[in-house]
Amino acid sequence: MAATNKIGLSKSDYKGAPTTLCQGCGHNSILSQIIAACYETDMLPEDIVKFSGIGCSSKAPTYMLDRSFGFNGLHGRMPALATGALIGDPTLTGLAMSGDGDSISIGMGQFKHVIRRNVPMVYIIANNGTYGLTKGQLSATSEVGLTLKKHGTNELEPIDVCLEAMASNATFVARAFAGNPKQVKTLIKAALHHNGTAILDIISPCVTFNNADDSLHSYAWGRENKTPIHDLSFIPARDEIMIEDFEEGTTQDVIMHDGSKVRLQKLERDYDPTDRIAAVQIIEEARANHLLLTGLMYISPDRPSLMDTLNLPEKPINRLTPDELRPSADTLETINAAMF
Ligand SMILES: Cc1ncc(C[n+]2csc(CCOP(=O)(O)OP(=O)(O)O)c2C)c(N)n1
Ligand code: SF4
Repeated sequence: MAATNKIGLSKSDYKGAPTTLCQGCGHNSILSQIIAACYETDMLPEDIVKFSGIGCSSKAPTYMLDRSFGFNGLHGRMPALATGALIGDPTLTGLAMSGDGDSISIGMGQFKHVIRRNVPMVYIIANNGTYGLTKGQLSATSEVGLTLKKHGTNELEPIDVCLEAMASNATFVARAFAGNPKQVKTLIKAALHHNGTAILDIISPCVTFNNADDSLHSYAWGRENKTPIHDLSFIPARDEIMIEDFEEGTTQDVIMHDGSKVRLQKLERDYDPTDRIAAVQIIEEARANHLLLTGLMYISPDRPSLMDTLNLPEKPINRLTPDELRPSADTLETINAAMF
């Protein structure tokens, strides 16, 4: 019999249609880790809603979580769609996967505003520095000097996903490399439990159009240069008692909204991800020196999310009946009277 998680589901209950992405595409590894993270944290698939835009990365909803609803927005417009859907039913967990083209090129405005609003959702940018789906053009995250066969050489400065997220006042900013599945999975678990927009910039090589060894989005470069800033583990609130403590003095716990913990075991550098200035500094340092620093760059677990500030009714709006939605004659009169 297949193994099951605490809610009695097997891993296959979290899968989607077989992938049609190229063999070896980084997006496939991210998908496997999303499936594993949802399975291991006992999420009910029906409680998750999937979002994406347009691109190879944005095909993700098809290849995972068959039992969850999913939406593909217009290219770059996924955040607005997600904001509306989650306001309609805030009991759902939003899980978005997009690309650097979808979010950082055409969708930059939407990317920044969803962060500013702190819409509670996991927002993965599968960052390959190219437009894979349309056959290998340069994107807004391509590095200066990158030469792609079909497009030529990039002369423009790239946009840094994490820096843009910080500038928009993000409450959760992390970077990972698709070739490091354990770290990707742990960050996704933590992001699923964050009450706000959790930005995960995951370097995800496009093996077909941007995988030359010297490309800053290739497997070779990622393997060679990835530098974790800490070792991460995620402890769901109910599991705490079962987890053994790390050696004292070498760890920092960040308590999430629901009581879960992200435990950070310090490596060489002493880094506090709740320090905003330190986060901007470390991301800028990585950008300037072409370092692939990975880990949880910044977290602010207590800032209210959009849903905390909207004064929404207890019953999700999408389940209100016409009678519940229609204001009474008295209420309408009071509203009208207040306007004149
Ligand atoms: C309005 C609009 N402009 C352009 C396109 C063409 N288009 C489709 S996907 C894409 C880029 C996707 O790149 P990215 O988000 O990085 O995803 P990847 O395929 O690399 O995973 C573009 C330009 C489109 N579908 N709609
Ligand atoms: S073209 Fe690139 S991004 Fe698209 S599926 Fe193939 S490897 Fe992945």
